[in-house]
Amino acid sequence: STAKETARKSTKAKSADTSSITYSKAQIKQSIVKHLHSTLGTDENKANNHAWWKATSAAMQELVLERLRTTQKTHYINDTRAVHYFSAEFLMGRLLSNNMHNFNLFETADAALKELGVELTDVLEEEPDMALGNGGLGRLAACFLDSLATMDLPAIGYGIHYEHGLFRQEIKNGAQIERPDSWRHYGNPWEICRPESIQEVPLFGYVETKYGANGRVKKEWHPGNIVKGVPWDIPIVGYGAKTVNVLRLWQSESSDYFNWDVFNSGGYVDAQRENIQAETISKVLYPNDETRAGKELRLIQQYFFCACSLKDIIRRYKRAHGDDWSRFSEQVVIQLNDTHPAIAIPELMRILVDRVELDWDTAWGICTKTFAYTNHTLLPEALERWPVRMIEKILPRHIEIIYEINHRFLSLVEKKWPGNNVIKAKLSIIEESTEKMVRMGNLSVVGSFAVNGVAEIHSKLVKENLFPEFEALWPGKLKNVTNGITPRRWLKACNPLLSELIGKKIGNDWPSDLTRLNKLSEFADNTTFQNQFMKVKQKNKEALAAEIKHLTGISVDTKAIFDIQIKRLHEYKRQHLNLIHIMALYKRLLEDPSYDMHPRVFIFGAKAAPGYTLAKDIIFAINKVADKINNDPRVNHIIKVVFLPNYRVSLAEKMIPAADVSQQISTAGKEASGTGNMKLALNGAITIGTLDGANIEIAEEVGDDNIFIFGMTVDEVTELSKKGYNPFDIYYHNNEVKAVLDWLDTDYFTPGQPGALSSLKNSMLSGGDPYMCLADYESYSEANRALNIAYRDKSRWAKMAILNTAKMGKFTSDRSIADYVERIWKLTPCTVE
Ligand code: F58
Repeated sequence: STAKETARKSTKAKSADTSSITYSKAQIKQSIVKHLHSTLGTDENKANNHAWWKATSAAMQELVLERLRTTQKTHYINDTRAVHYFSAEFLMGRLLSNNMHNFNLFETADAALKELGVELTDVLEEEPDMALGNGGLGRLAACFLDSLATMDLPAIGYGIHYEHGLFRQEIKNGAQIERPDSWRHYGNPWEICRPESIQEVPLFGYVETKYGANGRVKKEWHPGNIVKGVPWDIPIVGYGAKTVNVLRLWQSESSDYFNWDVFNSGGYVDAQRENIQAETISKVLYPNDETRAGKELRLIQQYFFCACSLKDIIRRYKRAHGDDWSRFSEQVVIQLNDTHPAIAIPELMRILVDRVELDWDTAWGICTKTFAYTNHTLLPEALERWPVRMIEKILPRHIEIIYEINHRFLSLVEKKWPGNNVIKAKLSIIEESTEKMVRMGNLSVVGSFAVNGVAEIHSKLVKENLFPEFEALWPGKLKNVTNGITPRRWLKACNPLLSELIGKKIGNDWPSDLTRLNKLSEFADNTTFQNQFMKVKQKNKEALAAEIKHLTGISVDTKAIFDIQIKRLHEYKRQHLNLIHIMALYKRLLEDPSYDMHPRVFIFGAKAAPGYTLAKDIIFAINKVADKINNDPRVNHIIKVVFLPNYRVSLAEKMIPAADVSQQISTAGKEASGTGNMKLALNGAITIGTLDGANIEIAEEVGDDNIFIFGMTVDEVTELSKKGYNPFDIYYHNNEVKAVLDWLDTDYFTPGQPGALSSLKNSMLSGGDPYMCLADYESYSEANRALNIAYRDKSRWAKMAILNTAKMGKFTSDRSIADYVERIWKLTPCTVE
């Protein structure tokens, strides 16, 4: 297919060793020492690991910036069409190791540092994660940037330069505590400030209607406030280091002149207060996962980065095309990562109509050829809606434009379904509830030329349940692009032992063409290869065991099954289903000490949104059950439970290579795609999962024998909801479920504090068990039995693990990007020599 061709063409013959920059060990060593001296002002004897990290990063950044300049010049000369990825989140993680791998300089740098008496692995640990995102959506944006650069596609990421990324999680007496994250506290070696490209953003104020001589109505927005957007650029190095794109993040500042009058009239202190308000905009990332923040500041954040980014795009376009707007949508495509940047649609309309003075239809034609929108969720509580009154206050001109867009759109609806007010009310961008709301999803669909879901099942549900009439209005507009992950970070860099083994077996070109991993299938039955593969897994488990010991003090048996559930904490992801099953195993062992199960370590990593009480209760429950089990000599040689605090990208990189089992157990229909499922399977973990999101496509790839599927399908969930689901039916009929839930009501796990875990039981019973844990319990328990038996057969398990790695080719983000290019963006690669 063309998609595959794009992927192949741009990455062909680009294994990292064809990198355009070759650098010897001696040169790297020299460069690091130079930066130690002249960038950091220290020397080899005084430098600690942090200083070495900075000096090493500075040495790499020198190479990065050279390629950045070449890339930008090439893109400029060729006047390339580019994708502009608008996202409120980019969960980049650490950059040093990644950049070294993409330059094919990891081993060389390692050797250079060794000669300086420094361990690269220790140096890498000094880098704080760039955690400017909550979870899957933000990490997807980061993987996409990696693939775009790797595939030589002109692209720029636009987002917010949060001072504080996602909070750091501490666990105190089993409970989550949030601490501020300060990723740039001691300086960040990767970002470059670009004061020459500062933008101004108007806010608040009122709209004046003027009548021109030609009878034309002109709208003039008199803002009540203007803030500055300062751009920081993070270079994005593609694999092979040919293309280096940028991620441009906006930091808010008060505009110096705006409060000048206040200053002159002696209002020095008041003026400072205004400064603080402006600077608040990019202060902190909202930590909500799958739920709306609904806060004024959040809307301002969204508008702030969209307004800055659009101005930036227009400045660049005008430099090449002057006032000829006819080619705008040929040069610019803007991908909206969920609805968070949807306000960019009325903002572009405002610029084109009020500023450029194009007529509405021309402007709308440009807009609707420029924007495309990705939906990441069907959960109603996550669909963004903003009060009309709030938008009116902050963006008085935009609300007028939104009404005009809606008015014209509803005429179209009237033509299609004459007189049908039910459909009109459903499709309207404005929700006529007691408090009128703007539906950002509807605005995004109306203002875009393409809309996509992130896995086959999810896209089908978007089409059939979320926006059914839109499909009738604009057939073909709703599409699918299944998510993917970058194999550079999520296999090559994080799992060096497995990468080396794979390289020896099938060569080293898999990172840029992941389908080549399929060649490993031939060796799935080969005993020698099975042993080698499982020996790598064993080594990785030993490394994680050491990390677990270091972080929590808990000792785990590395011969046990390492069973991992890592993702944000949410009821729909059902960490509590995993937990009640662990409690059931514990109970089985207490009642029957000869109960036959292979030793198993259950490992969790999860952050809960600070205001999501039940999610925090589940973290507390996991930790309390863990305490009890880990200290119970009757069972602690068979079961251990570990909750690793502060789950983040860099911790994921240590956990994923060591996983035997991957828990992907969301209620069918709720997880749009999932991407952790892909990372774990790629590293040879076997999935136990529901037929939800990308699990379905993973099952298709690996085959039914190499995955443990359980639970209701989407249709069965729908049917059960319709019929009426009553968790008490299961509670009263399944003794194990009853005993486990009742256990939560005692003080067994929280001595002296009965009821401390009751909220969990209540949610699954009187609370109606909204995500149907109990309905899937029996099936989950059976799948776990099957898994336990399978693990006992060493050869069978090894074969399964190998086939999981071998069959993950589809899930490289290079394929996702090739799909976007073919189905939506229509970009051509631009080779940078
Ligand atoms: C996730 N969404 C989906 N949202 O849940 C997951 O299934 C999917 O694989 C992933 O996107 C990538 O498509 C997600 O992570 C958020 O974190 C939002 C942040 C802003 C507030 C609302 C949730």
